[in-house]
Amino acid sequence: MLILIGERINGTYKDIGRAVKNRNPEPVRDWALRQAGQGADYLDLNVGTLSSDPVEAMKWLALTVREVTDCPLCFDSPDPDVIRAGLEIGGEGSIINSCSAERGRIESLFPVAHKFGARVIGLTMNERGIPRDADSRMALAMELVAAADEFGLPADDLLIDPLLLPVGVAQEHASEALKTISAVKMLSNPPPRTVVGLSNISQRTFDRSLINRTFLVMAMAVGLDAAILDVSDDSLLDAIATARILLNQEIYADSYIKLFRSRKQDRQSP
Ligand code: THG
Repeated sequence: MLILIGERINGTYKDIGRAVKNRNPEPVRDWALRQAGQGADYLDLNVGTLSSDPVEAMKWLALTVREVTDCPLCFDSPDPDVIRAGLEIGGEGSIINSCSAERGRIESLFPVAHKFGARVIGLTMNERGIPRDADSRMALAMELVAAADEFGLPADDLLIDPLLLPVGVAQEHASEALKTISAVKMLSNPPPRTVVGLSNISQRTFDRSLINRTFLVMAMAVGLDAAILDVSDDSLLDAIATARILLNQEIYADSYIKLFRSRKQDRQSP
């Protein structure tokens, strides 16, 4: 079953950015409850770029979410200290978002993942940036898989992210990301998992929802395991339910959308 990571508690959204700055818990609690109610398996937490003290901001964000839901958390920051602060609150079963394929990053984050029993999102990028094609992304994915083995992380606790870019400015990347998602399955046994930050692909386009759900079903067809996405988009959840039927991952019933939604919501009730 595709792992759904709710994207909305992110400081780049104006309401959350302001809430973090003013330490106003309401928008954070509201989005935590709303996303959990829509069936999110994890909530991505990102303090944004406006905080003067991102470590304290992440602690506040995680504790605020914890007041209303025990949904597992995904700590999204380029700063290992911010991620560590989140893990102290989220504990075992959290996700570290993220670690690039740079040796310094790996050495600072993989031992932390091991210590906390956390999963790690490994990005197919390094000091030279995001590669253009699938083969170069695979070389970096391979380094991340080797690092998981070296630091004693189970292969399936590593989620490889091929990195999606806005289709309007980097159109050729979408198909290369799809190739990477399918090729990653051949890297090890058991293979690492795969994840994307879905909404990246539709930034600065019209009809973002259509582009998001079209890409997501294509990625599901090549074996995508998880996505950071807008769980409040009902048409996206309907597309996931439909893809599950068409990929023969679920037995067809006329009411399959309703069944998918109620099963998701059941898992959220205490
Ligand atoms: N990979 C990983 N983590 C990620 C990403 C990824 N985390 C962040 C991001 N990408 C995924 N989350 C988002 C959240 C919001 C948006 C896109 C991706 C978004 N925001 C609006 C925008 O920029 O237009 C904000 C608009 C507003 O202020 O209302 O699109 O790829 N591992």
